[in-house]
Amino acid sequence: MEGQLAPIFDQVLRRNPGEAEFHQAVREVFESLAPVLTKNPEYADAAILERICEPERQIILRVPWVDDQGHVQINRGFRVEFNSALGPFKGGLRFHPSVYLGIVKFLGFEQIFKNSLTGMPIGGGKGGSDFDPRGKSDAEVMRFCQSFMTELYRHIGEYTDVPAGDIGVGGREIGYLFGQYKRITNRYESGVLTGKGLSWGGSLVRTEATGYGTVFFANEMLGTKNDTLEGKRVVISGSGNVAIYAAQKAQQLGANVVALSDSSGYVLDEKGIDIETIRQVKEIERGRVSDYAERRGAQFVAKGNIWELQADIALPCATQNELDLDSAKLLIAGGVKVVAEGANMPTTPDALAAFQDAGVLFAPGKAANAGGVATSALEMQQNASRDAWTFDYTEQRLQSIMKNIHKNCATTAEKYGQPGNYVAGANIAGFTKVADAMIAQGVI
Ligand code: NDP
Ligand code: 2IT
Repeated sequence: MEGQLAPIFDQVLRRNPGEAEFHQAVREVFESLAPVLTKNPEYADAAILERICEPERQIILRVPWVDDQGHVQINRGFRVEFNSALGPFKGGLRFHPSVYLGIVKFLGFEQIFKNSLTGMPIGGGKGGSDFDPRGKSDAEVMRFCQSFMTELYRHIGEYTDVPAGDIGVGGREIGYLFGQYKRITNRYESGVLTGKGLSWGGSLVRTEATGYGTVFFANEMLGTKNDTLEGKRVVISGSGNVAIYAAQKAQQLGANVVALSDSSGYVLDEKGIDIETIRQVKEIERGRVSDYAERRGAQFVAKGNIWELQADIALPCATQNELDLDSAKLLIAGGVKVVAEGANMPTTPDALAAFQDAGVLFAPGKAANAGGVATSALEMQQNASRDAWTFDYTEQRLQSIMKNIHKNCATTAEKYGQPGNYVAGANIAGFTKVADAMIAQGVI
């Protein structure tokens, strides 16, 4: 790491021991920033980097709840309110057994720059719990969500901090969380959470937004090479919210999506993934991709690595560090042209470098998956004006936001002498906007 960045990064390591994912996220941003600091000495004078790596507030909660057998269970809840220079803290909640402070901080840190790139007035935050919704009854999930919100409610609000979904948190969980917030506060404060149901303040397109936005971004990248998604073979990891709607939009734009995965393996469906079947299996039955394979007569490869499949376009949409160097080499050997991250930090740093060295168009998550949080901001806008927009209008807004993010990343990369480097473009464009706002707002 270059010059004045190295001691600041060392300080981050010392202050945040054992938080490997947070270190990785900070390093990746810092590696783009040397030319920015040279150009803007005021950032160093105002200790912007030191401040931006330190969350404004970190909350850790005890979340007790009673399971269906009558046993008391204890989980840990988190909310990291990272940066409010551009607006109220905004970011999802993740419920997964792997969640600890280092995961929440990596996600919250990424969220600062992602939210900045959307052009919407939202700061960065993230939260979650090590609670595992898998295998739990609806009643258990409800009791957990109610207990979590009974602690969280005092920290959030439409002008303060606005959570949403992420892994393990979808419409069901947001419903239970919103109900408990409303009950405790005695306020119908629609703008306190996003990802709500359509009849109680939710926005059309929010469910689809992250996956659709990722595909819109990939399409923009292809456009720079006078190419399109038409006829492309697409492989998508994960089979949750982001993966399903990335698959749907890719198909709508003429691509053939042949594979999805979950943590038990992948399904290869050469006829093309059937969206209605995967939605039925995942969203209604809460099943697995193996159930999808069985129903469709498609191939299920237990414990298989989905990146061994040949793909023109690869969309990692599952989780962090799921695409390593060996997988990158397989994809490159298979002739991959575009990799766009629907998930947050799914590509390991060495895999990312391999894609860039091979001339693959690579979109980092903070740009490519920003459509989800951008549409959350559109949901907040509708809530504030007590309005509800049509699907088509909202999708047009999303598409134009994704076009703008692509353009901003591309022109920023060019301005800093790294044409085609969307990683540098996203980090620099996302960072400078936040840094300028922080300077304007004084030392806080
Ligand atoms: P979901 O909970 O809906 O789905 C997660 C999917 O990823 C599941 O299919 C899950 O499989 C799979 N997965 C999780 N861990 C692994 C693993 N170790 N190996 C293989 N598959 C795995 O979450 P989302 O779709 O909402 O989120 C996916 C990613 O997108 C995350 O990185 C999230 O942070 C990011 N993201 C989400 C946004 C949103 O709006 N929802 C917005 C921007 C980014 P299994 O069921 O087996 O665990
Ligand atoms: O990672 C993300 O951007 C999300 N999980 C969505 C956050 C949001 O507030 O909609």
